[in-house]
This record gives sequence, structure tokens and C-alpha cells, in this order.
Amino acid sequence: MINIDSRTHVRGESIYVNDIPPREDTLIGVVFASPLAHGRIKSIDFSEALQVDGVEGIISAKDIKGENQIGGIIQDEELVADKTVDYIGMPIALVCAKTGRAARKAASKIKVDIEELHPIVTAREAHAAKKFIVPSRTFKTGDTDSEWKNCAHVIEGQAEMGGQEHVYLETQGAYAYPMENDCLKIHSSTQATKYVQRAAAKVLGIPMHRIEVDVNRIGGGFGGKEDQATPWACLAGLAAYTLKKPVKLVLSRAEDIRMTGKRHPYSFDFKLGLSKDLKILCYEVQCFQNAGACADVSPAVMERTLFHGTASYFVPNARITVHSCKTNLPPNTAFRGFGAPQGMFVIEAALMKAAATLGVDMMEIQKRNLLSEGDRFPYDQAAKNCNARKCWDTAWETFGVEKLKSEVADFNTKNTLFKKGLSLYPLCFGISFTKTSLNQGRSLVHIYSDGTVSITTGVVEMGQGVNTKILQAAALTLSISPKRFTIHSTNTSRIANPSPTAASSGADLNGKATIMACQALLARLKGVACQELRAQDPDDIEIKDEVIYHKGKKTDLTWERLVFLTEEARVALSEHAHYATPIIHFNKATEKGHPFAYHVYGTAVTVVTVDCLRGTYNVDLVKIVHDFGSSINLDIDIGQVEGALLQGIGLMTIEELLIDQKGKLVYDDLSSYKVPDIYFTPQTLEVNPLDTKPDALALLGSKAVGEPPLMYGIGTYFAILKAMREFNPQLKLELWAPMTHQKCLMSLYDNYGDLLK
Ligand code: MTE
Ligand code: LUZ
Ligand code: MOS
Repeated sequence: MINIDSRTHVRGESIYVNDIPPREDTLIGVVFASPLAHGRIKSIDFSEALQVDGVEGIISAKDIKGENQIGGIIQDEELVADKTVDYIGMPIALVCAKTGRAARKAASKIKVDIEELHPIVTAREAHAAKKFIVPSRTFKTGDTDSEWKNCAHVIEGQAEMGGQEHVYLETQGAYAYPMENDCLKIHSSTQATKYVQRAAAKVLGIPMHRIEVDVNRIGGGFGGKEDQATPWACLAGLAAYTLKKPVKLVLSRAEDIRMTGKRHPYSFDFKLGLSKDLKILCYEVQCFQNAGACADVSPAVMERTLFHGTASYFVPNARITVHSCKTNLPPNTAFRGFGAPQGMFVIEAALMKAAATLGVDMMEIQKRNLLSEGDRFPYDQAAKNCNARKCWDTAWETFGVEKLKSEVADFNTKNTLFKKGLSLYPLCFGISFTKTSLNQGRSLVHIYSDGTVSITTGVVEMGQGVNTKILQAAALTLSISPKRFTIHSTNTSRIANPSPTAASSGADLNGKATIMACQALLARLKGVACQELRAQDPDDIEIKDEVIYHKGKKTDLTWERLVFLTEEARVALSEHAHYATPIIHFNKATEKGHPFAYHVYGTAVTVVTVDCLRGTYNVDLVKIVHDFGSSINLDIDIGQVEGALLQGIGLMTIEELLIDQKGKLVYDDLSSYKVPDIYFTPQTLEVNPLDTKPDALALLGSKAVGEPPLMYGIGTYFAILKAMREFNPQLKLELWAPMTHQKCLMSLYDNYGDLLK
């Protein structure tokens, strides 16, 4: 089934926040933000700004009747700066005017006097200054202390991984307007209607039931709208409520890049111990997370780094620590992978360093340490239906890795200035919110009297195709045509308290709830059919392709007629269902439990060519064996793998956030901050589904796919590094991502002088 959004997307008819026809008297909001990363506000002067023609009001901390507080996990985030500013781009005021031009002009006339304080920019600096968001956490298994002496090889080192800008196509924004009886409606480009509703209620000082949050779809979120859609929605809401007029606030691309948080940069100190036959015996890592100025979801991101610290490998003795460090940057936030890519990168970096030190191929170490069935993760959950080796072996065979190896070696002996590198990347990613309580989904299904069906769930469509999957699940359960369905906007009045659409779990949680609702409706419809057909047992009734069968025999009763009869019989044609993932639990005191419904596996084979004169590179080939379970929509799922892979490759290669010592992002445009484009796409890209069993906790056996494949991008980094070492065997192994062209060029020649002697 094709994605149900493709028609309106292609025709430009899909509705995003900025496409909602404005109501009369709509004001445009423009954010006035801090120009300094750290400072004390001494005075603000709006007088000149208020003189600008068309300006109707400037909203600041003093207009807040409730609390100036929008923090989710921790209450440490002001909506607007009151006494201090903590990062460049921190909102101080919202200028509201009849036109965007007038609002911008007025914003430029606001005078603010800020006493500059010293900003902390890097995680290591914050760690030294003991500035933390939450206390550090450690996952431990076995006993590293006593095991080091049994290791044949011990490798230590440092690594760095940069952040990443989300570059969702639709920038952050919201449209809010007052409703009767002191109510407020907010259209927000958010992944989490509940967070917007909860924070707006708190800021306005009104109860949640008076605020309705609606999301039709969003133009990409990638995690950037899990927590960080909230400030803009609250600002628009506060202005609309205060000025009693509709207020639209949509960030420009540059504002969005400057003001919003990104993927967390991490710094690492690692130590790896191997046996003589290259088995991992010991692994210790200290991870320094650059959280930015307030908590946002950083404590949860930190947790996922801990969970994925051993990646796809079995490590008998491990100690993984994450420090969530508080800096003067915009609060870093959720981003596809959510802390896992960082944890997975550093262990890979350690394996690479070990391989280089010992003169073996990294693949040898990887292969010998892959998870096997029943192996326990450091958090105690056992790997069940573990496909790690199966993916690796399948990739090795089907993609002819032996042959690729010799082709690459052959190329490298024949070429001096161009070198190729080959890597494999084994993936293992846990599915479920690591916070158990978030693992719940809801669905509201109405059957109308003409036999058509309306579905609302707690999930937000952001391009991942979740609504299509939910529709498929409902159509299969009721056995009626997909044409009979409409999926409606995500709305707090229809679905209360939904978890954010995140952790790749949207389809599982809300799809399962939809199936439950459909099953309940089906049971009632069958009861009515039973009476109509004078049958004894509803279990003998079946609906197949819109026709009712009795004891396997087709009857004259159709779907439409049965719906009509059900309404006549005064039997409910609506159902609201709630699903909570069974099995999962986690004990934070012991850091042990069974937090994930299941794991997703896969293996990526990557070949790159590095131009060693210029430091540029091409990704020649990425071939992936991916564990989809049994996909219900392979087109959508392969699209997810391809998109995530490109995002992952960008993260590891060309996407670099340059931040200066004053905490200022050097570039806020997409011509300097480069994301992969079509020319950067691997020349050959192949995604093969692993032949495997469906998983009971996945929607119809179809495993979650949103985030895991991003991590395949890690393979590209190590393929490039391997190619670079072919050119310069004495290459200093700087384990810092992203490996931009510039860094690649500089490292290639760092020790090259010695080589020429
Ligand atoms: N795909 C598109 N096209 N746009 C997005 O914003 N977000 C990703 C992934 N795929 C995203 C996407 C992220 S970060 C997550 S968590 C999942 O989709 C969320 O959707 P799901 O739970 O329905 O998989
Ligand atoms: N968000 C969250 C997430 O709150 N908890 C998670 O575990 C998570 N995982 C991935 C992405 N977003
Ligand atoms: Mo995705 S980072 O869970 O929104």
C-alpha cells in the first residue's frame, strides 16, 4: 500500500502549520533572543520597538500569569529569560505585529543591557567545573577491575563526536488563537501534543482541559520536535491569550538553527581489553555529554547511551559512565538514535584503535564479539531472537564481502592518490522508551453509519508513514477496504496524554491500540450479525472483504448493512483503546531490568573512495541486511532505512557544527552546514530484508524502523578511516567525528613527512 500522504505531498496540498489559512486579525510573532551565551540582564527597553507601526504588543516574562517554566523531565527551563541568559538564542521576548516585517523591524529596536558572564562551551570544561544537569550514571557488568590483568591487549584512547542539526523541512512553529470561555487552541509542529498542552497550561496558569493542541502532520521532526516544539507553542499561546488575538510564530531557517538544540556532542575516554584471540574481555568508557543550558531530554538521552554502550557486542566486563554536562549552548535534545549513536561510535572507535595497534582487520574483532542468543546486556536483559550473527553472515555471503575485500586491496595497490576502504557495521538497537511509563498508546475509532471509519491516535505523522501503517492494521483487522478510512489529526481533545511520537515506537504503541479498538468493535458487530443471521455463536461469524460469513459460508449480509443494523440495535460503533507494552520493566536503583520490547538488528557493508590529494571522499556502496521482522510495508520501511542511513552518514562525515569560544554557532545557514544531498548518496545502495520471524510485540510482527538504521552511517566513518590509513599507514588515529573533508585532508598529511623520508 502506498503512503496515504503521497498524493497531497506531491501536489503541494499537505497542510503544515504555516498552511493553515490565517484567521482575521492574526498577528505574526518574532522572537527577540539573547545575543550572549551567558549573562545577567540589567535592563530591557521596549519603548522604541513599541513605536513601530503595526506592533500590537511585546510579550515578556512579566506577562506570565502562571509559571515561567517549561522544563519536562526537570523543571529548569524558563520559557523566556527573566534575570539571566544561558545561551545564544534564548528567547527574551516575543514581538507581535500585523506583519512579519513590522515585527522584525521592532525586534531590531529592542534595547537590552546584559552583563556578560563567562560561558562554558564544551562538556569537558563543564565536567571540570562540576556543572551537571543530573548526577552521573554508570552501568556495570562483571568486574573490570580484576579482569584487566587477564587481558592480552589493553587499548586506551579518547574520542569525540559532534552534534547534528535536525534540518526538518518544516521549521519550528505554532499558531494559537483564543476560543470562547477562556479556552485556547494551538496548532503546533510538535511530536508531543501532551508536552505542549502541559507546558502551555502551566505558563498561562490555566488547567489543561482549556487548551486544545492539534497536529495535522509535521514536516519532519527527527526528535527535534519531541521537546523543542514546546517553547514556540507556549510563546504563541501566551501572546494569543494575552493579546486576545490569533498569533502565528514560525521560525526562519536561520532562527531555527540558532535558537534550537541539536544532537548532543560527546567526548569520550575509553579503555578496551582483549584476549589473545581478540575476544573483548573488558571495556570501560567515560562519556561526557554536552547537554546545553538545561535538561530538556538529556537525562533520557544519557540513559540510552548507557543502554547502547556495548552496541552489538557481548562484553562480559563493562563499566559505562555518562556525565550530563551543563554548558551555555541551546539545550541539546532528542535526535534520531537518541544517545545511542554516541555510545555505539565510541566502542567502534576503540575496536578500530585496537585493530590498528594490533595490525589486524577491524572486522576480525567485530565478528568474534557479536552478540549470540541469550547473551546478556550490561543491563541484564538477554538478547532474544538475536539476529546479530545472522545479519552479519547474511551480509557477508549475499554481498560477497570476500570478493569486495580483494577488489579493494587490488585497487589500493594500483592507486596512489585514491584509496578505498571497506567496513562492516553491525547494528543492535533496543525498541521501547527507556522510561517504562512512556510505553503506552491510544486509539479512538468511530464507525459512521455509512460504513466508513475515522481513526485518531496519539501518534504524530512526520513523514515516517505511521498513519499508513495504522490504517493498514485497522483495515486488516476489520477486513474492509482501506478506502473506507480517514486518519484524523492528532488532537488532545480526542486522545489525552499521549506519549511523544518517539523512540521509534509510534506504530507499535498506537497501531496495537488501534487493533484493540477494531477488535472490540468487531466483537460487537459480530454479536449483531449473530442475531441477524439467527446464528448461535458469534465465534462462527467472520467478516472477510466486507462480506459476513457464517461457519465459513458466505451470507447476504454486507459490511454496510451490518453497520446499519448495529446502529439500529443501539450498539456502540465507537471505541477508545489503550495499549501498554507488556513484559518491560527497569529498576533505576540497580540499573538492571528488561527495558526493551525487542531489539532490531542489521549489518551494513560500506565501501568508500578517498581522494587523498583533496581530502574528499565518495561513498561507493552501502549494502544492508536489515531485520524488519515481517514488514507490513516494505516500501515505507526501506524509505526509512535509506533516509536514516543518509542522515547517519551526514552525522559521521560532512555535518559539522562549529561553535566558537563565546558559545556562538559560526554558521546558521545550510550552505555552510552541509547535509547530504543526492550527489552525496552512495552510488550503490541496497537494502535486503533479513529472513526472520515476526516479533509478537511489534505491530503485526513488523519491527520498529524509524531510528535504528541511522547507526549504519557509523560504518562510513570507519571505511573512510581505513582508506586514509592505506594512504598514510602512520596516520595519527584521531577518533573524532564528523570526518569532514577538511579534517580528512589535514590528517592525511599530518605524519606524512616521515613517510617521504
Ligand atoms: N522519518 C521522517 N520522514 N521524518 C521524521 O521526522 N523521525 C524519525 C523516524 N523517521 C522521522 C522519520 C524518528 S527520530 C523517530 S523516533 C521515528 O521516525 C518516529 O516515528 P515512529 O515511532 O512512527 O517510527
Ligand atoms: N525519547 C524518550 C526517546 O523520551 N525516551 C526514549 O527512550 C527515546 N528513545 C529514542 C528517541 N526518543
Ligand atoms: Mo525520535 S529521536 O525518538 O523523535
